[in-house]
Parts: sequence; structure tokens; C-alpha cells
Amino acid sequence: MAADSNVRFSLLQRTCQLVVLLCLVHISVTVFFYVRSLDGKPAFVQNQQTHNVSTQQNQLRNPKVTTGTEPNGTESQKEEPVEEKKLEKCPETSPLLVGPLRVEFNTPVTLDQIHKENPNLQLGGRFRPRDCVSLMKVAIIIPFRKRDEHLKFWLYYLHPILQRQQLDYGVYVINQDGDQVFNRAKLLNVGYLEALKDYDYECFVFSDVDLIPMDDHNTYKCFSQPRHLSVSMDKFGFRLPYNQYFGGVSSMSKEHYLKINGFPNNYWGWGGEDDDIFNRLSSRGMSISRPSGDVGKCRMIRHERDQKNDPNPQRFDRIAHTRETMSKDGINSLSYRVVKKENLDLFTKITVDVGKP
Ligand code: UDH
Ligand code: NGS
Repeated sequence: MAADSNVRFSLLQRTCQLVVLLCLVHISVTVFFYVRSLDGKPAFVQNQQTHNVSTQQNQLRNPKVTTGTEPNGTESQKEEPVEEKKLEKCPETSPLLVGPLRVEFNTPVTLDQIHKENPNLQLGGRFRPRDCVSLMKVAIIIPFRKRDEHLKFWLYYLHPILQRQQLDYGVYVINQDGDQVFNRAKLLNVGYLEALKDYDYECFVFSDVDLIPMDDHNTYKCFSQPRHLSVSMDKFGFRLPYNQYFGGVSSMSKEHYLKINGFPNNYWGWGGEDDDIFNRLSSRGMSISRPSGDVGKCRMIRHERDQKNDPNPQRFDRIAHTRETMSKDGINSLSYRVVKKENLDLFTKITVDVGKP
């Protein structure tokens, strides 16, 4: 009897040893592959340049500059297009695109790190491909105030994407000066005018600072119709909140923008200005183009409501009268004062006094 139970005990002991051994092997293999996958890089490497994105470095180093006079009498400097005789047009779809991207906001990023990881950028956050002539000159306009952490993530993710998209682009952060009520649409109007003082941009992408695309096939350029780019946001369960929604990220050509007299200047505080822009576009016979729900996926950096950006109680009344007000309120009635313009490594920052309600 005792011998029998001894045998059973030793069998059990061996089985246990075998199980422990198997567990150890399993853990070692897992740890090995995990460490190998990190390989000294941050967890979201997929976004960084996986191809050699070459630049306009030599072309932009000594850009030709002409001096002109602005409508308000101030002198401005504008780059003349550089000779591009030998280069072919970039292909309609960039061969550098990699598809879906991993986007997360747990690991903080620094401006220094982003600068190092994007050696081909020019001062002011400018870029154009060296090997081909970009299909479009795009100004990216970001309305901004006190969102530095969000801006870092935006720059970290977007610069590599925009370079892979082979765009000739510049990033403009339009920073509202002072502590008056925030005015998103007016800042976008300022961005449009100020960017044109730098370069002959043909296309304007208007992007909130807290939205990151999750697929680089969602090209930040213009199409034959105005385009809504942030079509499936994580915060809305990756779908449109309503059909006419035009908030977040959108693009339009100079021609589209001028056809609607730009954006309204009198939406102070949160809400409605994007609906007003939608009304403007549809009242001028334009329709909205959109990428597919898959390509248009994006993540928003979660945040609390900002100070001085409470919901605007007048917004419903204003959007009900877009058709009557749009010809008087827009780019033709815009007034503002540039407080400071900084050509930084990763973006051009324009601090502006847009007044108050
Ligand atoms: N923005 C700033 N600073 C501000 C306000 C707005 O930079 O103080 C810019 C920024 O680019 C932002 C955009 O304007 O992405 C749109 O503003 P928003 O992010 O406040 O609008 P959204 O609709 O959020 O995304 C509204 C507040 C939601 C509060 C949810 C609380 N749980
Ligand atoms: C609508 C707002 C839009 C806003 C959208 C999404 O109700 O400005 O919600 O808002 N229109 C009006 O208030 C008239 S969000 O959920 O992103 O905060 O963009």
C-alpha cells in the first residue's frame, strides 16, 4: 500500500516538475521575443520613417526671396518657386505609405526627440520631397492655445506621416494670445492668410491639435471637393456623429475656401463654427468628400474642457443664418494683429491677437 502511494507521489512530483519546466521555457521564450521586439526603440516604432524620405534640403537652404507689400502696407517676404526642371511629379499614391498605424499617448515625447527623428525637416516645420515634385503645396493650420502636450504628440505622429505622403508642406500653429474666449474659426482664417505670406500654398488642411490619423493612406491634401478627413474618431466609436459633421480635420483648396468667403469670425467659445462652414460649402453647391471609414480612423487625445472655451449659447442662432451672414462675415472682414511669428524647428508659431466677442 505504502509502496503504491510512494510510486503515485513520485509520479505526481515528476509531473509537477515537468509542468514547472514547461512554464519556465514558455516564460523565457516570451521574454526573449518581447525584448527582441523592443530593440531599444519606443513601443510605437511603426510610425517612424521606415523608408528613406529624402528632402528638398539643398533646394530650400538658400531659397530665393522676394519682398512684396501686403494689403495692410507691411512688407512681406515670399519664396519664389525653386527650379524643378529635372524632377518628375510624385506618383498619385506615394509608394512610401505603410497603412494602419499604432497610435497611443502613454509615452511622453519631447521636441528634441521629434527633431532628431525628422532630420529632413526645414525650419518652420517645412518639407518637400527631393526626388519628385510633390503633387500639392499644403499648409497645415492648427488652432491653438495652451495645448503643448497635445502639440508634441501631433508633431511626433504627423511629421513622419506627411513626409511619407510626399507632400510639400508647412505646419502653422496659430496661437491665440491672451485669455479672452477662444475662437477656433477666426484662428483658422488667420492661418490661411499668414501661411500664404510664406509660400504659394494651394491647399489648406485645418486640424485640431488633438487628432491623430491611424492610417497614412488618409492623405492630408486637397481633392476636387472639400474634404472631411477625421471621419471615424475613437471618441465617436469610429463613426460619424452625424452626416453633416465637418469638425476635427478638413481640407480645402484656395478656390474652395475663397468661394465661401473663408470661415466665420464671430463664433466665440465652443461649438457650431464647423457646422457654419458646412452650411457655407453646401450653400455654394459643394459637396463633402471623405475617405472610407477604415482609412479615416483617428484617435483623439482625451482632455477636459479648456478654460474660456465654454459652449457658445449663440451658436444655434448663428448656424440658422449662415446663408445671410456669410458674404459679410469671413476672410473679407477678418481683422487681427500678429503679436509674434516664430520659425521653430518643427513648426511655425504665429501668436495672434484676435480680439474679443
Ligand atoms: N483649442 C486649443 N486651446 C483651447 C481650446 C481649443 O488649442 O483652449 C484648439 C485645439 O486645437 C482643439 C480645437 O481647438 O483641438 C478644438 O477644441 P476642443 O478640443 O475643445 O473641442 P472638442 O470638441 O472638445 O474636441 C470639447 C470639450 C470636450 C470636453 C469633454 C470633457 N470630458
Ligand atoms: C455638435 C457641434 C459641433 C461639434 C460636434 C461634435 O453638436 O460644433 O457637436 O462635438 N455643433 C453645435 O453645437 C451646433 S464634440 O463631440 O466633438 O465635442 O463639432
